[in-house]
Amino acid sequence: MTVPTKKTRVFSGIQPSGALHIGNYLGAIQQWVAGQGQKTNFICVVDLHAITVPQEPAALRQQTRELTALLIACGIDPQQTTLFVQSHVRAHAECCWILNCVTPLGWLERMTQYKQKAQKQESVLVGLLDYPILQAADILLYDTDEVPIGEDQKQHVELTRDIAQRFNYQFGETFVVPKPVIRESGARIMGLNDPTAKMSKSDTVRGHAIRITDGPDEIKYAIKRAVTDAHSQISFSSDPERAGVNNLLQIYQLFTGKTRPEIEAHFAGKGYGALKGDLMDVITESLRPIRERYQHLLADPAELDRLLAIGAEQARAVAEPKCREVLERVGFLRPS
Ligand code: ATP
Ligand code: LTN
Repeated sequence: MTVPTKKTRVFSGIQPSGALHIGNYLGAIQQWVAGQGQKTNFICVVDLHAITVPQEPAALRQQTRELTALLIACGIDPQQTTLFVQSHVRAHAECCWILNCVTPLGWLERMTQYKQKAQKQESVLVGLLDYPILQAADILLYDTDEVPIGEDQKQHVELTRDIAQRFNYQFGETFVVPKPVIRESGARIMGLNDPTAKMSKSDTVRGHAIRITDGPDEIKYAIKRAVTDAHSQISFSSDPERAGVNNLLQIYQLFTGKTRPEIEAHFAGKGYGALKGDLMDVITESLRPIRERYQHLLADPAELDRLLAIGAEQARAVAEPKCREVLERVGFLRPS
């Protein structure tokens, strides 16, 4: 008799903390969509993470629905992926507390994202420091094998591995130790106005990012002003001085699906004007159907809420028993 092999479990999360950009799309969402069907996918809108920096309540509610609509518009299919909101599954917060009590403070203080984000805050909330442990709880509750993310989240997944191993050592085999999955190309899309900094939701300067919901005018504005260099040859390069052009070529590659040699041959003998013109067209045409689906989905919030309720139920069916197992491992008396 052959034992059926368990499908690979995939989990990733995204914060409802503002409009998504093409870095989020190319670095993370495209990978999530591509993995659908072959693997068991969980995608979580992490609202508990969003409040680690102050949020206006009405805006947070709206952004949670908007992000859900956008993920579906980008190709996340709620029939194939468990798409849900983090705060709808209480086990995340509960498991986070347990993991807080096995993790040394020093592990958190080392996190680069914490150091960067804390610098920008007038008053740093405890939740911002604790952020990676909540992320570990998200991942570990689902016996996750793979976590597809952009480069910036690698350190958090490595911390998750350390926490899982420590818990397993102290209390016996409980958690699957997950691995980060990072694309070679697209892992770190850079700001168009400054190719030395990663494209980021929190940088709202016009021309820094292209949002997934941007129309042709905004796309044109950002690409026209995108930083290039004084070279004339259009080729992929790891030279930091050519980071701007390399970034544009990576974006072109990921939207077209063409290989690097095909792209270099296409632009041979042409100037940056041609690259920018083609790129504008490719991005505009790729984002158009997403934008149209997004508007359509957003017009029916009751349907979005219905889909999220189904997602939450599916997520609870996995996370709740796992959380009970964790509580038992640490020695809590079960309520009778
Ligand atoms: P913020 O600026 O608020 O930190 P963000 O733009 O980094 O937000 P997140 O919600 O933290 O966005 O990230 C969602 C996913 O997108 C993560 O997997 C992250 O690694 C990925 N990602 C974010 N920015 C980029 C980027 N510039 N290039 C590639 N992937 C990215
Ligand atoms: N910290 C991540 C969002 C996130 C996440 C997760 C990613 C929260 N929980 C679990 C992967 C797995 C971010 O800022 N992108």
